[in-house]
Amino acid sequence: MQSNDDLGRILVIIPTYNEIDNLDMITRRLRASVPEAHILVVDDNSPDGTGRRADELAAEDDHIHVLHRQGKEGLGAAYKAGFAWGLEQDYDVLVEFDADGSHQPEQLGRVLAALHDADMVKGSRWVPGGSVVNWPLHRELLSRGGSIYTRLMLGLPVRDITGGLNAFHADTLRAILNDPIDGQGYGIQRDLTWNAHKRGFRITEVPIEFIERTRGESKMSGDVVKEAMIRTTELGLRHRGQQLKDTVGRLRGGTEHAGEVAGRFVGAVSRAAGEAARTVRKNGPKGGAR
Ligand SMILES: Nc1nc2c(ncn2[C@@H]2O[C@H](COP(=O)(O)OP(=O)(O)O)[C@@H](O)[C@H]2O)c(=O)[nH]1
Ligand SMILES: [Mg+2]
Repeated sequence: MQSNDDLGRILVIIPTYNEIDNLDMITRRLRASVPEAHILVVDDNSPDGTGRRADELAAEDDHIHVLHRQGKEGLGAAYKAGFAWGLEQDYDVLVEFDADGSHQPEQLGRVLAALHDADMVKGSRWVPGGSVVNWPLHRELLSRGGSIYTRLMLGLPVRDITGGLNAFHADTLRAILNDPIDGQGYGIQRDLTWNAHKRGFRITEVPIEFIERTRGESKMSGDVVKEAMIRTTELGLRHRGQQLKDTVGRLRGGTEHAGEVAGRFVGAVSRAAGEAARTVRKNGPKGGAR
């Protein structure tokens, strides 16, 4: 494998909420597998004491750091805080990584190596060579379906859009954080990928074997899925409306009139999408499959 020494200083960010049974395992395996990388645990004041344990690990190892937050504010908020910390500390590469062992530290080296030829690298379950282990069928269908839906709505040429193992060069991350990012939920993975694509960054997917957690509980819920669907639909309609506007403008030779008509159409579509989203948020289905 290509050496990763020339990538600069690496920070692996691990958001945690009630991961006391996983924290020692994940930090030990990461330190063994990618010894040069630093680790930042972003804990949302986990009731099970994950934050305190992280402090103990950090006291013993100068490559482990902890960011304590007041309470559970969601994955997106935790990652945003972790990114801000890492960029402030001038890390060259920043990585998103789960605490629960679903992402295997032993596969991180391959993901990092792909950064030599890419701006953003996604660990991917849905490219050849990628896989999931011990996932119930409904979870696999949801993940595959979610990625396909997002790919079609946004025209995003990525297979595993919702995947949570992502690595960025600092400059790439700094740029894409200027664009809108889902403040709370798992939509952060879609938004980071979409923003990177829109800005023309090179995104590479590296196959990973994703193993369902064996300890602790998933924080994924039906509401998280619903929120992701609504936001993806909003983004997609806006994107497709913009494409239509551009096409009409070109067909009409770019006359102001065509632009105006298309503009009104896009406005109407956006308002309809917003209205639909508000209605579903108010009345929509609760819970359901993850
Ligand atoms: N700090 C923080 N971490 C979270 C939050 N929600 C999930 N996580 C962490 O994010 C990672 C992925 O969440 P997980 O529940 O495993 O989701 P799943 O893999 O999609 O089932 C895990 O390390 C969780 O502990 C949150 O609200 N705050
Ligand atoms: Mg998980």
